[in-house]
Amino acid sequence: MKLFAASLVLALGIGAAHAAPDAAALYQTHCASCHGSDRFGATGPALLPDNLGRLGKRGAEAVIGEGRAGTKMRGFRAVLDEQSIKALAAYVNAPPPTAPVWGRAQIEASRVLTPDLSAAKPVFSADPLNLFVVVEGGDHHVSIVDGDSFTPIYRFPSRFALHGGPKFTPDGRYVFFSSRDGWVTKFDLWTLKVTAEIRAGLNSRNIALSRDGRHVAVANYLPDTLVILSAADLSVEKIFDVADSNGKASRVSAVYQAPPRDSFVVALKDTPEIWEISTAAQPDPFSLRRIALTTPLDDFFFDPSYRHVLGAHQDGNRAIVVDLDSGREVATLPLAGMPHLGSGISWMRDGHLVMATPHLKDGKISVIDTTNWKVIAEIPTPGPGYFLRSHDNTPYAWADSSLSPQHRDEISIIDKQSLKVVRTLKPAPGKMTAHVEFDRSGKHALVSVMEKNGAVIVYDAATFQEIKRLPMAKPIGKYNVYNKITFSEGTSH
Ligand code: DHE
Repeated sequence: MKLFAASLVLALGIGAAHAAPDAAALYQTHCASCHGSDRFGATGPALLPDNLGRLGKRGAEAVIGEGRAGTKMRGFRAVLDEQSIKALAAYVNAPPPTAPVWGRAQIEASRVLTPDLSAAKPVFSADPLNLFVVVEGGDHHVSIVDGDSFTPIYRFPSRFALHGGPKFTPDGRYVFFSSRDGWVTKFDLWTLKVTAEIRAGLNSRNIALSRDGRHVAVANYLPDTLVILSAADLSVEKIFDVADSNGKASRVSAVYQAPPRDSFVVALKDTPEIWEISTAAQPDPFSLRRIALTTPLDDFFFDPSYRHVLGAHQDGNRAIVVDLDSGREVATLPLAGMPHLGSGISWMRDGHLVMATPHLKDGKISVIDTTNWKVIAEIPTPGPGYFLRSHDNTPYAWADSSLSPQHRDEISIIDKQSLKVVRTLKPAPGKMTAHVEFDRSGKHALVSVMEKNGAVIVYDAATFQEIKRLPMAKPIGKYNVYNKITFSEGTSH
């Protein structure tokens, strides 16, 4: 009898040893308590294809097997065999059975308030306007650093995977962070406490703060919404279901504030429109103006007057200039190499206002004359990079080549008048180095060694000598309060 059963198993190719793992059951047993039974995230991040896009199946297998250092994610190799790990990685990379819903009710239910109004002044002696806020992606923390002594004064755990520049209230007291998982966190830089949090989306791109500091706009990929929150307590003020005039839904690539226009400017990913949303209290708060384009634009640079917006064409080879007053496209520029216009900066040269942008695919910085929208120079760098930074008080702009496998550790320092690279730094040979931020005076430049055992390195911005090295866990970006609230010309806004 035993022999018969065994041959039947062999004949049918079935049996306990060969049964495909039940990924849904494995998920509920091992993952749901941290990532939510619906995979929308809980104490751990959401496990949905849109959120995991950068990790992919292979990356997910590695994280499930080995865990993620510096986070609560432990490895499961001791309890799950290879097949189960693969099945789980495929499961979390596949769309969930029912489309995720994240509307007003879900957003409001996620809000946590912990206000602390006790402090009439900062609880530390450092200059509150010369603080640096450092986002450490390695173990999902934020450090607050004194910008005069370059000493960390506080460190706290953040939401998983903060991304993009934090946004500051005009007085510099509060800072708002956004995470790729849609969480918005309000932090009080005087009391050094989180005062409110809300999950405004399941997969968010970035946030913007209105000119008066009263409203926070959140750009979402999932769902297709733009959410406006009250900056006071992060309560929901308005939700735009984002769609073109014919009702076709679109993801939101990014939202920016345009202070002189008292508006939010919104880039739509899937439809050829820019939205401008009024943040003026009168006559009609949050009124929407649609600007029709010939193509969707991704990444934006604004000229200092905020009249013109330069947007990257999705083909990665062009940029289009839109006059926000007339609502018309007024120029097209050849900008091959996937310009990263969100990192663009501007300065005066020979009496002309120029802007410059790095590229995500080509090793060069393109310099554009904004008076006639012509590319006037392409400064070669060792490789493609993400960021470009300067300051009103320095003659130099600093660019990384962090997307080049061979030159990811190099920083090019460019003279803003001659448009020549005057120095190349290699702060930590072999390690990805990117993102520069100046202190309030422009006399020091802080550079990130963006690795797990990384560092923020303080340089003398005139002599390029290293002054101090602060060990940090993958410091992604760092932001100086004064430069941010004054919209310093060398920083992205
Ligand atoms: Fe970013 C800003 C989009 C990948 C680090 N990034 C931004 C902004 C956008 C954007 C729209 C502006 C937000 C703001 O400040 O309001 N980033 C994108 C992408 O589309 C891209 C290429 C792919 C993606 O996965 O989204 C991308 N970005 C990255 C990274 O891989 C980086 C290097 C590390 C990370 O995410 O962990 C990264 N992005 C940053 C940083 C800023 C940023 C540090 C803020 C720059 C600043 O100084 O203001």
